[in-house]
Amino acid sequence: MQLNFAAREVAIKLVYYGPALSGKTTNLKALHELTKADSRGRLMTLETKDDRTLFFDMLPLVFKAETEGGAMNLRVKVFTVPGQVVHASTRRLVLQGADAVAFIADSQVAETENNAASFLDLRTNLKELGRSMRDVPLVIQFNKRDLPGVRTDAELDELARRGKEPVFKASAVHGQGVMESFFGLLERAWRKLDAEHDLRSKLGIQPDEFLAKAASSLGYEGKARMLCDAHVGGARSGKAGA
Ligand SMILES: Nc1nc2c(ncn2[C@@H]2O[C@H](COP(=O)(O)OP(=O)(O)O)[C@@H](O)[C@H]2O)c(=O)[nH]1
Ligand SMILES: [Mg+2]
Repeated sequence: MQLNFAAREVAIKLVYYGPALSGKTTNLKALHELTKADSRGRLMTLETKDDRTLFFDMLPLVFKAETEGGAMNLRVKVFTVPGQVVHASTRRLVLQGADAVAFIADSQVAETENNAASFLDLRTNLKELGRSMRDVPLVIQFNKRDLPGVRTDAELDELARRGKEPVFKASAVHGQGVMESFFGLLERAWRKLDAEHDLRSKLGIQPDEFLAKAASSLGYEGKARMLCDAHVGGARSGKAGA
């Protein structure tokens, strides 16, 4: 996070991590479509076929909110990492300075091992950056729920119950579960930053108020709370994070 109190500006970095082809880029494309034109920047995707090391996507989102303490600006940069094994160093680079990570898993039974390998890779890369799974807010998305041959709901519910991270179910290609996962992630990121930097008193905005304003600025007409709570497992009713 970058925090400029004088300008009342907060910049947050979110990273979508996961195996190749799990739907990370598709999530960003859907997020781009589901958000208002004046709150989003250009979606940058770099899918080169040569051996360039730059190989990730980035979607910038921005908004202003009026708070008790005055106007504040939020900038969120959402990155994806390249899933292919050969891009290990790019993954670590992108992961650097992440405020929170969404792990995008592929729900297909046949992809179970690839998911597990990528999860291990995430753990290793965080460690190499001097961080641990425990201090980086994390949400898990099981994507491609629309496909046949996927792990059952009951299986995912059980997996979520045993783990501590919230699990979101999605079909990113249909835009389903995309905003939910994003807001679940943003909430966890914000709660951690709020706990560490006392944003509520420094910026005059409570976490729930922040999320509601973020949702409406981005063009979501429903309740932000409903988005954040649309998961199984994890800490209940938004007391996640920290
Ligand atoms: N059926 C289905 N296909 C998906 C879904 N999400 C992504 N895909 C497809 O999976 C492939 C890989 O997606 P992509 O976003 O490029 O994966 P990435 O490597 O994680 O960035 C593409 O053909 C997508 O259209 C989904 O929810 N359902
Ligand atoms: Mg991609």
